[in-house]
Amino acid sequence: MLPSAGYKTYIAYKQNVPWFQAWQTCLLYGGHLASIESAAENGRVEAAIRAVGSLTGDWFIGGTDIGIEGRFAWIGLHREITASSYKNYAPGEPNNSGGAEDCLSMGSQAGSKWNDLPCTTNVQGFVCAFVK
Ligand SMILES: [Ca+2]
Ligand SMILES: [Ca+2]
Repeated sequence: MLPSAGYKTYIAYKQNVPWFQAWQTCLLYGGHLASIESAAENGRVEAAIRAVGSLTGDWFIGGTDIGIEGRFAWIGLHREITASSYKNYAPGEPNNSGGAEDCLSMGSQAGSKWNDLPCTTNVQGFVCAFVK
């Protein structure tokens, strides 16, 4: 069953792992690599990160365009991020810098905004969502 509805509790894990390892780790924990579908959820993800670390680093969330360049989806929801979806990209992002950025993160110099990064970037950690 897809975690398509319900209240999401977010937990950040301070582990420097590649994006797909983060994705699978969240599955093993019974959740999904964080999807963010509203400003309220974005705020809760930010709070989860601040509980264990700092937004001055990058934290993987569950958006990717690794399948089709430029078409991001929340992998844990099997749902595309469309024109009408909630989005919180940093200015100029996602930019697919170097032609090699397919995985979304929160943090770095952009506060709680999102950026696409290489899926193997060194990160501070990642955030899982657990749907009740
Ligand atoms: Ca990309
Ligand atoms: Ca980028």
